[in-house]
Amino acid sequence: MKGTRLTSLDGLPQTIARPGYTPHEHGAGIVHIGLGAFHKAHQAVYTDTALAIAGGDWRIIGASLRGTAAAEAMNPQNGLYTLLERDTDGTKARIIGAISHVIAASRDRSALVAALVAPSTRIVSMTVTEKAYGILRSGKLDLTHPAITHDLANPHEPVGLIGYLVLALNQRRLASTAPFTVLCCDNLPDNGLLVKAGVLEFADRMDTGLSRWISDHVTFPSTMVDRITPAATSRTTEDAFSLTGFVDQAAEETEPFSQWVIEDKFCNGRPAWDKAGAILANDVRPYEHMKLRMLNGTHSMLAYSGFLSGKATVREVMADPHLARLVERHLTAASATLHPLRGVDFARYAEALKMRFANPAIAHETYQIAMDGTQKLPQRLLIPCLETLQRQGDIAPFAFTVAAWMRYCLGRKDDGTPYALRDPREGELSACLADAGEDAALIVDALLRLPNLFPPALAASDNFRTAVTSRLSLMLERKMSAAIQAELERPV
Ligand code: CS2
Repeated sequence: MKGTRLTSLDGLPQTIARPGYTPHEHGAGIVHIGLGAFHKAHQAVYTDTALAIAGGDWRIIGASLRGTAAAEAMNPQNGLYTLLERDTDGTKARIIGAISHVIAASRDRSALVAALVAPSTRIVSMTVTEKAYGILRSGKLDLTHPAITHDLANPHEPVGLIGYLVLALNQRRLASTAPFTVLCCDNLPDNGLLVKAGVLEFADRMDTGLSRWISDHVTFPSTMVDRITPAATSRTTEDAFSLTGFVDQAAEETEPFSQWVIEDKFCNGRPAWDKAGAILANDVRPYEHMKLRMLNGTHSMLAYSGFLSGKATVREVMADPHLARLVERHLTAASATLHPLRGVDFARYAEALKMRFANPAIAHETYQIAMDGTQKLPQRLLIPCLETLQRQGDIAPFAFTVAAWMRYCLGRKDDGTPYALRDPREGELSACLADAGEDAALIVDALLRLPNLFPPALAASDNFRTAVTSRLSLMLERKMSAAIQAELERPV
């Protein structure tokens, strides 16, 4: 695209929202690891608003552990980027100034370590996706995870998140620098506790004094994060250009809705995120359960069944009456697993989710949501399913989703078109399915036996196995569209 690159706030049309502060006058106080679309549409926006309201040296240094694309897009623009909010009323653009610059750690490890160790860094936050932590649901380190094995063997040259955190915290301890808060913003239950467990075990393997120091001084608040943010496309860049008049290689697009619930447990200060609309709570868990089970669980259901029945986007799923009914059914089943949450009506939350999913201005790909199933299923579907089974509720909605995921694991559509599973356990999945062919019972058997995936009590349940197998048989024999319709006709 030809035109002037976005590098400053000068020359923007008056109608475009922009930082209500002068970005370069504020120092950085946060290092964010995993600088992707979601962070740019979520935490960076809350921070941008908080800086405008309350000031402070709280800008964000972004970091990518693997790629260099974010640094290459953002640094020539002095960290500025356009965020498009899309809705039926149209598209609005806002320029965000909260990010100062981005470090590509794969080519500049020492720059990331220096940023993490700097006394001015008081919060280290992250969105690295479920698969990057290398921490099992039990809280134990996954000693088969490539980054964990590498970093335990080379603690001074980390490549993974936990390795970086522990190295930096150790250097801060040795230099008598105050610690930073570790703020996990990935869709994992009890995400603060999980990262804490991983960091402490890693540190303990290095030096028990270090793990004690971390345990005494570092806080790990849990958070619930929510904003539907599809991957940017060339249309994002084009629309940013037509609204602002500037070429922006780092533009993102998102929905109007945004929610952030944060456990208020910061060991070294925080921006005024509460003034920017975040909810600071004592207990985030009920919000996390609601969002992971209702929004994300339903997302996974509609992603597998939608993708395999030819729906490329969530809005197409919602426009299909059969799938829309399955969405409704899943939302109800997921909400039945929740404890009441004061001030929140789950039925209204479900209605709002349906509207958000149906947003015709957002093209959120089912294939994007389908990725990393092995990392997403437990918290979104398997644990709620087990709880439903234990209270003798109806597991059909969960069994349908698990069957659809298993069908997806075969890696080819009903017409035979192959696709990549895009799952970190893809090799293992293909290997365990190699001899199962098209036999639903064999497929279910093989997948239920995968280590560290299905809760043992669920894998051992005959009810669950039968419910999944009968659905998967139908998906294989009569194709996904027919299986969707049949699912709605099943007697409850
Ligand atoms: C989605 C989430 O890709 C996925 O798995 O379910 O990214 C979802 O869009 C966000 O959690 C919404 O906040």
